[in-house]
Amino acid sequence: MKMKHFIFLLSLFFILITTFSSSNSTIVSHDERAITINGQRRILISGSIHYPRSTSDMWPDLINKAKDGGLDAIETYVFWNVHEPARRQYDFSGNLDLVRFIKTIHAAGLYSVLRIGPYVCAEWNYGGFPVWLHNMPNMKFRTVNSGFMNEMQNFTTKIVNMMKEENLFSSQGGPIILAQIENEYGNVISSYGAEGKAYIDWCANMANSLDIGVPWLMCQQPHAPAPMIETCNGFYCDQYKPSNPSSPKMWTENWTGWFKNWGGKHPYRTAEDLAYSVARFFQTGGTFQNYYMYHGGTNFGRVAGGPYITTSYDYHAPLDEFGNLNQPKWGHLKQLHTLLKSMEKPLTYGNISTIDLGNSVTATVYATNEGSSCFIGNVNATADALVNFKGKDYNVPAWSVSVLPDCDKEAYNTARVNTQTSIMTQDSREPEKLEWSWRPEFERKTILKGSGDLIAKGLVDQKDVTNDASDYLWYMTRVHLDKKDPLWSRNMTLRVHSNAHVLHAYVNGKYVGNQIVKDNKFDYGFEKKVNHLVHGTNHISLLSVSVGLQNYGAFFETGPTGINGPVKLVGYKGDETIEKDLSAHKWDYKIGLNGFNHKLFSTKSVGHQTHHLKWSTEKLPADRMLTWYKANFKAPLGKDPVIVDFNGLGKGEAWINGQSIGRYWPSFNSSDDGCTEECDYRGEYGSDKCAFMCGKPTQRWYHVPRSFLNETGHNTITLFEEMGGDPTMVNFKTVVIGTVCARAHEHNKVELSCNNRPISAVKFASFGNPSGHCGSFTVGTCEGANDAAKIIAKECVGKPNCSMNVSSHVFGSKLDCGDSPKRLFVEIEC
Ligand SMILES: *[C@@H]1O[C@H](CO)[C@@H](O)[C@H](O)[C@H]1NC(C)=O
Ligand SMILES: *[C@@H]1O[C@H](CO)[C@@H](O)[C@H](O)[C@H]1NC(C)=O
Ligand SMILES: *[C@@H]1O[C@H](CO)[C@@H](O)[C@H](O)[C@H]1NC(C)=O
Ligand SMILES: *[C@@H]1O[C@H](CO)[C@@H](O)[C@H](O)[C@H]1NC(C)=O
Ligand SMILES: *[C@@H]1O[C@H](CO)[C@@H](O)[C@H](O)[C@H]1NC(C)=O
Ligand SMILES: *[C@@H]1O[C@H](CO)[C@@H](O)[C@H](O)[C@H]1NC(C)=O
Ligand SMILES: *[C@@H]1O[C@H](CO)[C@@H](O)[C@H](O)[C@H]1NC(C)=O
Ligand SMILES: *[C@@H]1O[C@H](CO)[C@@H](O)[C@H](O)[C@H]1NC(C)=O
Ligand SMILES: *[C@@H]1O[C@H](CO)[C@@H](O)[C@H](O)[C@H]1NC(C)=O
Ligand SMILES: CC(=O)N[C@H]1CO[C@H](CO)[C@@H](O)[C@@H]1O
Repeated sequence: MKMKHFIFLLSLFFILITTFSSSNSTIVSHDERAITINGQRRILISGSIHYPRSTSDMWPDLINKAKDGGLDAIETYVFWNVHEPARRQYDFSGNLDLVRFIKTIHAAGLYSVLRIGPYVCAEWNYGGFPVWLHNMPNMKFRTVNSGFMNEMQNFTTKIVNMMKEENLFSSQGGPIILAQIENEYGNVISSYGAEGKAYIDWCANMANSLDIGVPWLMCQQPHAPAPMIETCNGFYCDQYKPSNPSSPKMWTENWTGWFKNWGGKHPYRTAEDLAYSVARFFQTGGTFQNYYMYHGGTNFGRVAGGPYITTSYDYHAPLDEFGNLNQPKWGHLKQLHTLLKSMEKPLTYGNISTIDLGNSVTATVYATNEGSSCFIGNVNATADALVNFKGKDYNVPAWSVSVLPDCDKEAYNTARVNTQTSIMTQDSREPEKLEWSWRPEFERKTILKGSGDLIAKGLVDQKDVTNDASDYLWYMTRVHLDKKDPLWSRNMTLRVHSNAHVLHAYVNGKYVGNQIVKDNKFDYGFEKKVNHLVHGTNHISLLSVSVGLQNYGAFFETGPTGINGPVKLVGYKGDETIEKDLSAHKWDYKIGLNGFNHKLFSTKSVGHQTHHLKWSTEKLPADRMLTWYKANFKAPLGKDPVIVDFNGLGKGEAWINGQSIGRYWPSFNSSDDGCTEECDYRGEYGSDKCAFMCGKPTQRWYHVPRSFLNETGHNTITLFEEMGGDPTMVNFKTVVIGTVCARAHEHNKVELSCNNRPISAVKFASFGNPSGHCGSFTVGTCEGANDAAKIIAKECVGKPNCSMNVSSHVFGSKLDCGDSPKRLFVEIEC
């Protein structure tokens, strides 16, 4: 070797050494058992927190609570349409500051999983795709299409480069251990034929070429092209087996609850069943799992997808919409995480053997030379089991898993919850009386007679013309009826065939009626009588309202939006009808709202007259459609989360100091049936199981993040009321823990906490065999000798939290409970 070459190689070597040693590079890889970090197999527990669904002020607290709950990693999607609202114009400010979010995760000492997508589904508007992308020529999403592939690559590359510049991949010393390209494409690939396979191969190559130094995932993608790792999504993934034998068993979406639709009920997944699904997954060889969602949060602005996803995206996740611990879910899972982590070595390196104990009960042993860990799982949904395992008896309730970290003592059972239940309530302060002013959205004469932003022959698709800049699009046309028209001798109706989520119809400035999509029927016919047509020119004005664009399904981007027609005047006489089709007429289109264009919600417009229409404080109307309202208010004191009660309002959008808190629709009640009085955690969960709040508003309360408020000065709320409602009942509240209940078996510890407020009273306490539900506990047939309520009151009242051992030693032993295990039930007031 020549000296020159040697020196060159030597210096190259030094450059490499210095680049790798200057940062704390972490090597992430995988084998058939687990993700490995610096060569060690790991048990990794991750949770989804979507950064735009909270505020940057909330992030540190959410992430710390996730860490405290036993998580190793925070997972998020990246939301293309909010980052690139117009082509090559980017927004990474405020709660879209992805780099800051990842750095906050890093600062907390957690890993992060970056699911770039950029298709994300996620009940997010249009699945995260920008609508301008759809409106590019010859565009087809998620298949072999050069326009689409260019844009997808451009955005993905941009995100990857942003992460690299900040050294955020773990190969660079950052927290990102895994990334994802595409999303659940396996569910739809067959609809795309051969091009589907070519497209997913292209995705894999493209991702791979970005050279991020950590593995890429593809979820719900059997036979994912190497080196992509395929993973499972679902309510349960214990039965899942990767099709590639060298892939570990990974679960990227464990649905902790479910989302809500307008008109839907309140979904609820029990802590017992969620813990069961997790324990089963690890019992059956899983090593990585992610909660979808760990914190669901709020769909601020117009980011909700759907159609028809609500503003709250609480998801019944372990952290509630506002960031409070959702107890007992959070605490029950925390205990499980702690145990699983303590079993990391056997779970990832041990030899696995399973023993069938009959009647759907199996034990699994993870054996290493240093020690073993075991699970006993009872998959039977109805029968509790008493089994003998390694010479000892174990009681394993139906649909539960017992965890035996040393294969001897049961340290945890998914169905035995020892964590407190917290029932959230609202502060009881007298609400502030708000002084409202109002103004109409338009002067009837102007808007309803044409004069739009564009004119076209025929009906257009809503998203094609609005680029989704607004929920609202006016369709306006004229029809001339002379005296001889045969319609005059008939009963006349206006008939509109539509895909508008909400349709409002006006004829000659007069409201004819509306139609709201119900029960997911997004393609419908509207027909209403019109008896005020005139000889000469008549004005037909239709307002189409979208409520979140579709986010899921093969070719979902092509789904029709708005009024697709035909639009007809129909005349009836006996059995005979005649129709006048207006669909091919010249139509005027007006995009969006006047008030929006004049930024009526902006703080700058407060107190100023921004338009020839004035704000008025007189004759405050109720039930007036298309009306703007505003009022000043004081921020509720303290640090507790703030909500606003929209009882009395119809439907619309709300802003606090110029920032949108999302769409509201408290007048939309869920149906009366299909709710459960109480929820049996046993048996397979589905999104309809255990629904609550039947016949009540789907969403009455809306989150107002603290960072939107001025603590000292005045604040302004602005409403755009579309359907008509009464704002006088609107009021602000804070969310606090009201009641806490706890149930604990003997030999456990009971911990009670009112967060930061003092425990004020013990409402119920019994040690023995009490029964019932939180709020209606009853004493059983046997009872400890000591007065449990008195003991707990002495220990707890006046303090924000307390803990006690549940034992006969504390609560007295004069018991006659036979063989049944003794339990303590407590209810306290905060
Ligand atoms: C590497 O890690 C050590 C200890 O964890 C820390 O003190 C040091 O600042 C890190 N260096 C870099 C470049 O991040
Ligand atoms: C994205 O496309 C623009 C041109 O529209 C180009 O300037 C830019 O370099 C591209 N970005 C990447 C990361 O490819
Ligand atoms: C569950 O247990 C019951 C009662 O022992 C039994 O009849 C049933 O077959 C079991 N089901 C399963 C799936 O094992
Ligand atoms: C695990 O299995 C291997 C191969 O069968 C065996 O050599 C080893 O002794 C086993 N280890 C334990 C702890 O059972
Ligand atoms: C119009 O409708 C009314 C009832 O709604 C009916 O009595 C009348 O006969 C109808 N007229 C024609 C011309 O069909
Ligand atoms: C919706 O539910 C609320 C509360 O239960 C009730 O007061 C209201 O009348 C219901 N509205 C409709 C339209 O049924
Ligand atoms: C809050 O209101 C006070 C009093 O009106 C004002 O001085 C202050 O600038 C406001 N703060 C913010 C963050 O807007
Ligand atoms: C319990 O309350 C004390 C103050 O009395 C506080 O210092 C501590 O952090 C609280 N513990 C928990 C777990 O909330
Ligand atoms: C609870 O039990 C543990 C261990 O059994 C013991 O160390 C602790 O002191 C007990 N605490 C109280 C308050 O009695
Ligand atoms: C494609 C799809 O539906 N993905 C979803 C998996 O389930 C949760 C349901 O809440 C979605 O948000 C995911 O994006």
